[in-house]
Amino acid sequence: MHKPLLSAALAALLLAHGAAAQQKTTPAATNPKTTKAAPTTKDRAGNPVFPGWYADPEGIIFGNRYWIYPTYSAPFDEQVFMDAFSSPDLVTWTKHPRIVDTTRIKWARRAMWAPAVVGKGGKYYLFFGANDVHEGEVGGIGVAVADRPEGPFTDYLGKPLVGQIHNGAQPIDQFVFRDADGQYYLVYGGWSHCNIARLNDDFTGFTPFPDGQTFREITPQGYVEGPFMFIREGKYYFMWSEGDWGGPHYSVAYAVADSPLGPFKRMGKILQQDPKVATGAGHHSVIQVPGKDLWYVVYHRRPLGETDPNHRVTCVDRLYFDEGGLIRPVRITKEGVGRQPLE
Ligand code: FUB
Repeated sequence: MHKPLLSAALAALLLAHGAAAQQKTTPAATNPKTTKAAPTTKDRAGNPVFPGWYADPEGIIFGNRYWIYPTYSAPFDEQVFMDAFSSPDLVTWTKHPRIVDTTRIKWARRAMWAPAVVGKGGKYYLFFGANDVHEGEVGGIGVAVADRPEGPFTDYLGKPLVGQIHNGAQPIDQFVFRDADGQYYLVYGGWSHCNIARLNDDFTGFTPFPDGQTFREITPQGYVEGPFMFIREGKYYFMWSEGDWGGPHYSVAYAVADSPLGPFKRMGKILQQDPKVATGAGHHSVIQVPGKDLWYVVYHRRPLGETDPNHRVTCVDRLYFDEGGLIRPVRITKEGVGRQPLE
């Protein structure tokens, strides 16, 4: 009497087994170059947006995909490569492993940090810090180039682009800012100093400012590292991280100016820990959905109760402005952002 029920259950079991077996052998699952996220029907990304210890994330849009380029967060001697992640909708992420590593950048030995990626003239340029350089050492900010956003990136210059210490700024934590007139600037610096420099057309060096200076210091009050810049409604928003990156108080503040060169006046803190969610929220970037006043902050934070400085995970939350153009404090969340496909 129970036979039909039993055979239905058996059939369902076999089907499920078949589906699982098929999933295990899909090309995406076996291709070491691309690890596709499992198909999902979830509505929100959840934070972190992908597993693993990743910090200093740069979020950017190329074509109809969101990209995140983070630092692989580990002891400096193990930071010898970078992974990237892409998504069509901010919810489902695909990992692109080892887009660059120290075997392809001969002068870089360790501490590959804080990628900043620019698409220009059909090429993709990845600016990175390497070697945690101090006075007299080899290292600093380098450039790698690729034909595709997922690499492979190879050394562009064969040496650092910025290998010296100018105005007291450690050559790390670079961001490449494209002004409305098409001029690209390198904004960078650790050790509580921030410089801006005009990149030349092919990113092989710099064009000095009219006064002959190449590296101009624009350090605002409270600045420590991790600069980021964008334009909204004709205003230049300059953001940075402050506090100790290994501690709970690491956070992000910002300033507004009429020019990328400042003067920058600190407006206040907009991203920081929330005792109910996570600590050490900082070193961020900002994504605007093209043609919309829709903004996201991409940042790292440390799980509650965690004290290992390197346990940093990459998260995305919404960034809002008030009517006067001031940035509202970010609410960091566990559920993350909703689906936002690109057209
Ligand atoms: O990830 C390495 C370093 O930690 C970055 O360069 C700093 O900005 C801090 O986030």
